[in-house]
Amino acid sequence: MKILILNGPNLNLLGKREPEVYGSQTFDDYFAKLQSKFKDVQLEYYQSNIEGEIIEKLQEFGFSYDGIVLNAAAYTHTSVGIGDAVKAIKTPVVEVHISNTHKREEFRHVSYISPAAKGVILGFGLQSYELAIMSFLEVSA
Ligand code: CA2
Repeated sequence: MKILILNGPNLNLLGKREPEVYGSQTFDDYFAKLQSKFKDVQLEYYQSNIEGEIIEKLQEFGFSYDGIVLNAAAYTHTSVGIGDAVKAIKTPVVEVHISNTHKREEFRHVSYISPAAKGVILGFGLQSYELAIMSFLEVSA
């Protein structure tokens, strides 16, 4: 199972700024924990502050990987281009957010990703990513 975690603008500041909203852990530290938790999953991580680079990564991984966990950050609420790329690729995308965007400003209630996503997980802090990975794993009842 191959899963890409794709983070958008300013998420490189996690653990360094606004800990009251986004927590105090860096994403690199959290990613190391994810790798040890999901040993059978080939996890790839990429972050960019540039809209076009996020689209390029969706196209690059979106025809060969089993899943993409996407936090497009502020582009979630603005980017028709990222929404179109999610629609255009074959790999299912789970949209994640650290914060509960519906509890925040109204402009964060809109997502250009959600209509094309397999599902959305938000408001669980960094655990949102873990829950998204788990959603891709086979579970037998
Ligand atoms: O809650 C989320 O995951 C968001 O995608 C985070 C975005 C925000 O624009 C979305 O509405 C919700 C912002 C990411 C900025 O990350 C920072 C991390 C640390 C310090 C400052 C910004």
